[in-house]
Amino acid sequence: MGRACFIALGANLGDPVATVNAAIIALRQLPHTRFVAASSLYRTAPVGLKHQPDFINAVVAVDAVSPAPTLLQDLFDIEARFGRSRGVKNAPRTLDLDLLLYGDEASDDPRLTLPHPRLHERAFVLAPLAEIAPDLFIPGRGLVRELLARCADQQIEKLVSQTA
Ligand code: PH2
Ligand code: MG
Ligand code: MG
Repeated sequence: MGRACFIALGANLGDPVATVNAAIIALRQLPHTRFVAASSLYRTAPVGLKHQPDFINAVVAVDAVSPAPTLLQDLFDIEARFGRSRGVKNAPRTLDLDLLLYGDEASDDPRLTLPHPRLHERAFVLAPLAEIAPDLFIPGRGLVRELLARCADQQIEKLVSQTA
């Protein structure tokens, strides 16, 4: 058994539904991990920079044996395969993969902060996470479903039967 890891997917350029579905398939094939679950896809209003297209978001759970930095590099490699270029923070992107949690590990390394520093205030992460792990406790923050209840003002819409 490895660490219970959660990965957030986000896309808002090109065909984001197709991209997120293809990325879920890529995550099923991650080395040194066992795929556990994928959430539905959600259409979400952009948080941060407002004047950009809506996002498609989802969350995937895996059990990982690889160390966190290795897993992170594997995620960057998948982003690159999907044409991601890194530029302006929060700008539109073909694919963003964020490591939300790596077991119960805590880290304040700026290259990989764990748990993800903004996950507890973002409905576009918490809604798909609550779908696959409602009783998950985010260290220092609280229960996923209680955190989600506090984000009721954020616009998200679950897409029906478009998951991989
Ligand atoms: N990602 C961001 C910034 N804002 N908004 C939504 N709705 N979904 C995202 O994935 C997202 C965002 C930075 O990674
Ligand atoms: Mg992100
Ligand atoms: Mg990212």
